Amino acid sequence: MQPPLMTRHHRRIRRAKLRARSELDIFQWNKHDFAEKDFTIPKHYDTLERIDYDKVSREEFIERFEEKNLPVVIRGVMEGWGACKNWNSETFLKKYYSQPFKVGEDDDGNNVYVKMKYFLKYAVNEGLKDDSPLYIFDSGFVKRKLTPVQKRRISGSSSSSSSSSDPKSKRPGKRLNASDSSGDEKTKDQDSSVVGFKRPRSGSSSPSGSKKAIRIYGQRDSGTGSRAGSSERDEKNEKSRKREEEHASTLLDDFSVPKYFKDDLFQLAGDRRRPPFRWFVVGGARSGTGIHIDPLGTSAWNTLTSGHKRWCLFPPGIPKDIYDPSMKPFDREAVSWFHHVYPRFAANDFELGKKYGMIEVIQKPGETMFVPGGWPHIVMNLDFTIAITQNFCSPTNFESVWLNTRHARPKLARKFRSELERLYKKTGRCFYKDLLDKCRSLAYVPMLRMSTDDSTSSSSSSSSSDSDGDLSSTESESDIGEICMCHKCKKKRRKEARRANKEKKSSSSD
Ligand SMILES: O=C(O)CCC(=O)C(=O)O
Ligand SMILES: [Fe+2]
Repeated sequence: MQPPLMTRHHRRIRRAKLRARSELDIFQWNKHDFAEKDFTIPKHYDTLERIDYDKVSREEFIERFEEKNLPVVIRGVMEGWGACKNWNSETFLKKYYSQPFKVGEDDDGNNVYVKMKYFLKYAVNEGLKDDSPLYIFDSGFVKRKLTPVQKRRISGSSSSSSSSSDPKSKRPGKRLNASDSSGDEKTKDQDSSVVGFKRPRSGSSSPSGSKKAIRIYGQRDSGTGSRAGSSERDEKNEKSRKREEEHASTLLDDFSVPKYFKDDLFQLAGDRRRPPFRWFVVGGARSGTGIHIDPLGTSAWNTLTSGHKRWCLFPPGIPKDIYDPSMKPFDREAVSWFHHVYPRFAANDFELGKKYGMIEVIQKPGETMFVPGGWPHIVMNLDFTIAITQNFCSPTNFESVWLNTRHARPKLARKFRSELERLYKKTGRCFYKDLLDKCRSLAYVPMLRMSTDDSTSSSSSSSSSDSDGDLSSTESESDIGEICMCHKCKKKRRKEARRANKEKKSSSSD
């Protein structure tokens, strides 16, 4: 029998899957048949308060929710956003057709990208059956460095697969098709799209010096000429250039930060040091974000422009093994949690859910979820969703963020503090002095001992960390004792853990 024809689309998706979740055989993506299961809940399970954006002032919001560290859903934030009109599959296809978006990370911490055209096709085809489909979780949508290979591709000057120039095709142990020219190019450390500042060296904060390596969606790299002699290709390039110019507005122009969340103190750390803080999030039913606490004590807002997200939140301080128990034989995907762990909270008329203050929400289009710092939460998409989310440090959550940052990201904390000092000297504003006083008064407070899952498993793929591995991708950005939590050390530890695991496996199979 003839093997089924693999189109370029299939190859791209297959490759992204293999890289983003190498632990999963390509045929195992629907092994649990979760697509057959109903994950909706009755409306009345969602009891979280809703407020109207135009009726609640910033001061009132801070007093009632931010200071009390309470979650709430805000309605009406999207009024006037370009996203209302522009954020849908058709427009994405027009504007971002060939642009790569991050869907996960490979085992070496390199980003895995899929072009919008492949992703959207996947989402309405085989993605409908996958247990936990690929999920765009991209913080690099503002600017992204391009590899020479990407640049050539975007300019249309190279269609060669050139596996030798593509470092990922050299990786051992990966079933990559050498002739598979990349639509899911990885660019190491360019984009730190993992929620929660997991990958601090963000491409969205590329130093301005590397101009030629930066692309802003909707803009085009100049000077990347097309291959000489191919007039047809030139014409095509010209057409696509025109199309891109026509759609020159960026995703960033399509939303604005709600008035409640305008304070963004991490800005002070400068672009180079500031961790990634905003993500463009797109995915189909059952994709989602595994249970986590947002990192560095930050709070977050998450505006859903279409579709429905199912959330569970737990108040801070609940032991991790209660809300995040071992899920063997399941992976750590959000859908696995809802299948395997949630029923324990729901049993006996929500005995455990009530005991631990679990909050359930079905977020609807146009609603914005406020997630206060320190709240473990889990999110699963119930249908095709598009969202934008941002984490922030404000004067209200500053103390907790400072304590976390001081430990987990000491360089960032130093830079932040020296910037506060500089600004205070320059402006004399009490705002800076108050923050500096807080830093001083916290100088002798011991390091926070928050839960050790203090980071996120952002996309469905990166949430699928090795469940035995205590050095999983869901490990803490924040305090875990004396272990250095910088990106490099975490990566090194992950590698070591993987090596140890492999050795363990091979010795047990001997
Ligand atoms: O929309 C999602 O998948 C969840 C996002 C989230 O939890 C986060 O951004 O921290
Ligand atoms: Fe989160």
